[in-house]
Amino acid sequence: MKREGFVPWPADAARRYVEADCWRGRPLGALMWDWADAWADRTALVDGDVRLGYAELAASADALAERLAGQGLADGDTVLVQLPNCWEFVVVTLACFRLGVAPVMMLPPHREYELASIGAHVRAKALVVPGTWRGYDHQALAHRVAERLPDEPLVLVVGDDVRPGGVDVRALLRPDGDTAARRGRLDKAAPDAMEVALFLLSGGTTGLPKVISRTHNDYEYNIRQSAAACAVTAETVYLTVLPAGHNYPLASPGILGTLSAGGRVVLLSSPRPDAVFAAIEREGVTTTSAVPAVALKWTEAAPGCGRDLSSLRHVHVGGSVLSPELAARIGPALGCRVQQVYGMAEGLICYTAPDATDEVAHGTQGAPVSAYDELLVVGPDGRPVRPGETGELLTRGPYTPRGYYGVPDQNALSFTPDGWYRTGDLVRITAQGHVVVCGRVKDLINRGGEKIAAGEIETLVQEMPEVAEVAAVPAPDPEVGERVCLFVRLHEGRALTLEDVSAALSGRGLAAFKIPERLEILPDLPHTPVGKPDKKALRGLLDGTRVEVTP
Ligand code: AMP
Ligand code: DBH
Repeated sequence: MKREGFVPWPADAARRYVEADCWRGRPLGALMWDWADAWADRTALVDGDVRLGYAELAASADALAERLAGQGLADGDTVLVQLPNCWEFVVVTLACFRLGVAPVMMLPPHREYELASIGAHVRAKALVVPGTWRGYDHQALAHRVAERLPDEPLVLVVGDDVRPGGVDVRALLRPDGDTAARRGRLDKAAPDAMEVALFLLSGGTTGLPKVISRTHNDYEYNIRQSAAACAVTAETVYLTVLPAGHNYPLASPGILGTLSAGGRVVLLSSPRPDAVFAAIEREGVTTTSAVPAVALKWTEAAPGCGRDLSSLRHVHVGGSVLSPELAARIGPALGCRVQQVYGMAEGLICYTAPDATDEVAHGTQGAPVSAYDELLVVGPDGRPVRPGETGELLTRGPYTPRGYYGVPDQNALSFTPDGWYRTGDLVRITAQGHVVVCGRVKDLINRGGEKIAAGEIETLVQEMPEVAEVAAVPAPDPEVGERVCLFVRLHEGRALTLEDVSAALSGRGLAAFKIPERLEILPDLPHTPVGKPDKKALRGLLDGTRVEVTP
């Protein structure tokens, strides 16, 4: 294995997955050319006025790959990719696959805090950023972060105004020269499919976001099974509105699932209803994916929107809890079927079938995509519960890695000695084998599908001089599901406002979506018998089930 922090599957499991034809031993960059050979002139990507055919996409990715190699990037290296939903995101990702350089899928709202700490953890050799995005200067951010990182990473910029010291990605990806010869050279140097293809981020539960390594083999299987479960074909026109670096729009089945079937991917950087409905009408979109908060906005805005949405067949909804009531309203409002998705960057993905009954599509989160997915529901004692009862879901399988990247101590908590991933989700499994998510035991806040580790926020807030003790808990919210609420006990004679907290965390370079949106000062926090803040009691204060805290 090329990367030290990567936790491979045990040899016997790996053998089983190869024998079962889950792992086919072909790197994702080679698949890109399979797609290009099969669908050369068909449109692969649409981004505003830019339309890229399959052959052009592959040739561009190869051109970029070879020129990145010329800049010193090589098989086994890692780069941070922070791009909005744009066609260049796909070219950069495929170029990385081609070389064996693993992109870490950062999100556009990430700032110094996330980029610097994750960049250091993975020893990033380059940062790929937009020039400016939504009025923010990412190029300057990347240079600031690069200076703090040990390996003097390159700053690669997708934009019109690349400043000295940065590398112009658009210039590097021009598909000029001898495409066939270049393809041959890159084929010869192709990475091993057992190696890491990309890194995804997880909200995790403690400290910094966890970095999840996904191999070529396992991610290809993830894509193949997801595309099959959602009946993706060459006629699929998939609209990407969630941030493309998330596992969900990237590969569940999303962008890569659509490309693997010869369909067309339409990229849009905002889930705003007017922009989405216009794109559906213009491109004849058949499929898109949303988190419940976004699906709610679409459902409310669709009637009378004045757009022709009749091409739409399926909307995938997942990432956080979807109520059966909302699930039942989405289809009629948008004129399509709902497919629920319960997935995780750590692996396991479940879908309701495209033609599921309303009962299943509205009331469950679907079934796993692989016959080799293992699901175990356990009680607080760690023992399996009886069939149909609720407990924590543990999972193992051919696309669920056996550990996070480079954090053995965390892995001892998040994985059992037998390699089961503890999802932290409370589920029950119906007699038909559908998963129903009932809650969670992990300590995070799910804000419209973006996971925020309570511990990450608490660590930073605890460093403020006013703060004696802090707990971050989810405050229920009708719009985004949950928002970050801080409970704080102050040092004697000190005062603190939400604005103070916000300024301090922004000053540390924390992504804006993680900044607390509510602050409750208490004379003392309730505690559990072992002396930790009692979050159950604190949540009770917020949802009204308990009104008083006795310290
Ligand atoms: P992550 O580990 O950051 O990729 O986030 C995955 C987590 O998102 C899951 O473990 C669940 O907690 C949550 N999640 C994803 N899909 C759903 C869903 N359909 N319903 C409820 N929670 C979900
Ligand atoms: O929330 C998620 O992380 C998620 C949701 C749906 C996911 O990773 C996925 C599908 O693959």
